Amino acid sequence: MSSRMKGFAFFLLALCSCLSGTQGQGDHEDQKACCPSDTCSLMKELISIAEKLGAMGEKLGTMGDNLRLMETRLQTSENEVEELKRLTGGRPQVAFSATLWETGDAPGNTGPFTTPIPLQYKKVFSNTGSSYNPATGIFTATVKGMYYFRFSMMNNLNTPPNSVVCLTKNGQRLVSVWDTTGSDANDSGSNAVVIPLEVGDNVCVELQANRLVHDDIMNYNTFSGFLLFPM
Ligand SMILES: [Ca+2]
Repeated sequence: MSSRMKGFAFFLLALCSCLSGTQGQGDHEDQKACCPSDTCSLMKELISIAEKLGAMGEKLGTMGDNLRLMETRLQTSENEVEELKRLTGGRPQVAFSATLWETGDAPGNTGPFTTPIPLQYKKVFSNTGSSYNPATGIFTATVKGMYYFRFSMMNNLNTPPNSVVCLTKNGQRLVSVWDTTGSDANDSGSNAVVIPLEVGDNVCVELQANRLVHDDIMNYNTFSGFLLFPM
């Protein structure tokens, strides 16, 4: 309760006890008709109201402090958003590039497997926007827009070559690299697409069933992509 409220309450309390003290001392009938106990009840009610007003004042003070704190935090957030807009020109940024061979891996083949599997390009060169997941090999769009994707493949070193990889969108094959015949080895190939994606669409490069690819420290098998523009 504020000091002003406390003073007011004290005044009312003093008045109340003064009135109580004079009860029954007057000789005049009109003074007996005046009911000091009613006045005292009124005073007590006023004291109660004053106390409640004081408590409300304190709550308002606390709310004001919280509001100023929120204003400060909002201002900080707005400054950060403005800084991000300045850095990106207001455009979302999505770009990644990764390769199959991870530092420390033994050089060699990936595959064969009995079913098609997404190739996990574990060594990440860049992943702005974190839309590419190196643990699964899957890119998941967080921005609706037009995208460019490219992948490269190197076949198994031992003949005959036995490699088929496909870039897929939501499980549908779009483009492929194929090398399964002949006595040559060490062949490489690549393919690319420009495709629209909705938020949640996924893109990966699948090693087809019973096929294999080779990689080592030279990083022949890569998967890269970026957002051309939002839509
Ligand atoms: Ca070949």
